[in-house]
Amino acid sequence: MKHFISILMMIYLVYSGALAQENYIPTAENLKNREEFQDMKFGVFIHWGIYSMMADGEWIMNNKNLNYKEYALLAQGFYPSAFDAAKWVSDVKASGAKYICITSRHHDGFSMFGTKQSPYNIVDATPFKRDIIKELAEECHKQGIKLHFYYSILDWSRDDYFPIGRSGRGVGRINKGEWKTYHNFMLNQLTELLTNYGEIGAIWFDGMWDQPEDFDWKLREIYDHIHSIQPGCLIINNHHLAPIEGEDGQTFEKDLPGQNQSGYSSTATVGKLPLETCETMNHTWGYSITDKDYKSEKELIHYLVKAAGNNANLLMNVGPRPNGEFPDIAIERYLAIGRWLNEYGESIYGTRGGIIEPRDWGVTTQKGNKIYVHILNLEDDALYLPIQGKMIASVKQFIDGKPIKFTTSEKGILLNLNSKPDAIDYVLEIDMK
Ligand code: H79
Repeated sequence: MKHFISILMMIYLVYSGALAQENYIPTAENLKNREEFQDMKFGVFIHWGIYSMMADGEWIMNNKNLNYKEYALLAQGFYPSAFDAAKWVSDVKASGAKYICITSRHHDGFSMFGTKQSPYNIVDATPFKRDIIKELAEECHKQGIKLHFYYSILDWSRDDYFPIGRSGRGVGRINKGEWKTYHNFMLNQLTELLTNYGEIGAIWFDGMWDQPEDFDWKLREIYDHIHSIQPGCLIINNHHLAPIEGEDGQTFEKDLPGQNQSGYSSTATVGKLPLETCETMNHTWGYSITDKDYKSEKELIHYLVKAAGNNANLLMNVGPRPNGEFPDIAIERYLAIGRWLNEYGESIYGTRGGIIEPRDWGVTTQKGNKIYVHILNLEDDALYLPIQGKMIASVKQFIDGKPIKFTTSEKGILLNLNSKPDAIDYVLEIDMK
């Protein structure tokens, strides 16, 4: 009998262990952070590394098949003399963004923070010797901006990144069967990132598409490790898939949730976690000396508004120059978004996607009993909305409170706008009863 009970106990333990492995239960703090993350609506993505010196994007090592040992020598010339964390953070604040996500280590494998796990980092391998992540973290905490860390799960510089993935095949790595050391290296770096820089809003993984779908990254171990250090830290993984157990948010690369214009999001089913969409201002993430094709102020504001209407945040990228400055055009664009948010922020921050699904003419956002109608493209002076008239207390122009006349029909209301809207975003506020 005793024997039987201990077998039952064993079965129970194995089973409950398996369950614990499957069901991630976020802490109350984590759930609160998810809400706050959604309220922020707008963040700045920063792609910066030793690749910035070659001024041709962050994939140059792969694209030009640069030998990994030769590439590493670049670090000896990295001296971003104009780097000023306070200036970065104040520019970010002026843009209206509430958080920064910065590349702590991109696919090239170079750590932009002072790590003890490898000498291949900004403190030990460059004449600059400064931990820019530390300086940035201190400024973010001082100026009230949340900090997220981009972290590449693939590595073009380590031999123990094994098996060799789909990218970085021509850089000369030896790729030996030592996944465990690479896995431990990542865990130890994540410990550093989560203990040396104060509260971290999110770890943002990238690069999982490098291995076949059935490859075991031991993600859950990585995720549990992060949550054991900072349970409130959100885990977001740009794997272009539906959310995986243990994650706290879902990001879409160069697409609004549910769209697949970039070609990366075909497998990215929209899940129930907080949503984010990341996009470039020009065409490249890391600094490019030739790519000056920046999206206009209007396009950027439209993208932000559409993200909000799709219940998602926008993470808008900048690739700082090798000297550490944001390109002038990027600053101009951020300031333009900031000016717009100064006036219209109430219809964006703290909202969720509105009750009316995104349409060709625009989107809706919602907060409490208010619906904000964002008219972005309308070739008409009237707009029909499928909201029952009897639920509506008033409709007015957001900017000056001027009432908007409407007629009600059985299923909705017809707004009389008087003239065709021509603002970048013509915002109406509907107060519900
Ligand atoms: O950090 C930025 C990019 O460097 C990174 N994500 C953003 C945020 C990124 N890297 N690659 N991609 C985005 C696109 C992925 C392209 C792929 Fe492929 C197509 C991966 C698999 C198929 C290229 C072609 C690499 C392997 C085959």
